[in-house]
Amino acid sequence: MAIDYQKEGKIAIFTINRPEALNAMNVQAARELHEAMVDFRDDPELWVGIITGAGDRAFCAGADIKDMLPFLKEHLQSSPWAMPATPMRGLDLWKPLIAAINGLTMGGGLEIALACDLRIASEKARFGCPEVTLGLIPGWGATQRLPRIVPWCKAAELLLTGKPIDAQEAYRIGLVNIVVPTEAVMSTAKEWAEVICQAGPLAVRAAKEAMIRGSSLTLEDGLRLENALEAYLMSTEDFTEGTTAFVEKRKPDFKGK
Ligand code: DAK
Repeated sequence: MAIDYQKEGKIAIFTINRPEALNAMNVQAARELHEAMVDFRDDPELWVGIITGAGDRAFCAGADIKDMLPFLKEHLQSSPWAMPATPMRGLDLWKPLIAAINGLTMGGGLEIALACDLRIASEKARFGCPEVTLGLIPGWGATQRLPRIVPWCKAAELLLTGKPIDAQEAYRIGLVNIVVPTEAVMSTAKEWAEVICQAGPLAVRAAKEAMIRGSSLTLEDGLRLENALEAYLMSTEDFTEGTTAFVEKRKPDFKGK
């Protein structure tokens, strides 16, 4: 399997498993990622996802230049949705995703990380958008997400020069949440996932939906969206449980209902 998909309690773990090609995404990997993400989205027992790369060198070196790019050349013009829907493009997913970035993160690999909500990076990680050096632009969202995440001039630097940056620079510009030793990347991602699992899962999903959908709305429409999601949350059992637990001075037992 190009994508190893595991469930550990409430956490889903997706591992891009092509270390011999620095975990470059071929078409098969994209299909398997789609299937695993749909299962994650639809499984009520799963609350948080973590994406990582197999081996100790790379998170993901991007689209497989020998497999995925020829496939796209053949299909993309006639079929803009030739690639299966993923969180990078086409699959709405309000459950939170954490990128456990264990090494090189290039091109489509950076786009996978950008489609996650939180990014935990190894001190050895490097980040780049080398597509222009291949005569391309990114196709899984980096031209759109990167300037929304980091300052415009840094997004332009990455996207126009194709030159990579190291983990400390990625942290400095706000591209990643934290930099840790390589061996601590996965354990840190799991710790953060566990913290999120203590919160009301429907509230976590609503917060993500409000952030993402709100980012392309006017402030007024965004506030309306926020209000609608708040009204929905107040009708849930989780809201009753969270507030009752506070009053009763105990831990809430959220059910996602
Ligand atoms: N594709 C295929 N194989 C790759 C690869 C890739 N992206 N990256 C590395 N590999 C393979 C190498 O070919 C090599 O295989 P063998 O020769 O051993 O068989 C093996 O991984 C080890 O790589 P290197 O020997 O090159 O390792 P180095 O440490 O010397 O160099 C490197 C590491 C990351 C600097 C180098 O491998 C490199 O430059 N890789 C290419 C990185 C890159 O350009 N990535 C961007 C690809 S374009 C779209 C969606 C997405 C995209 C486009 C459209 N739509 C939905 C429309 C995304 C596009 C891209 O990501």
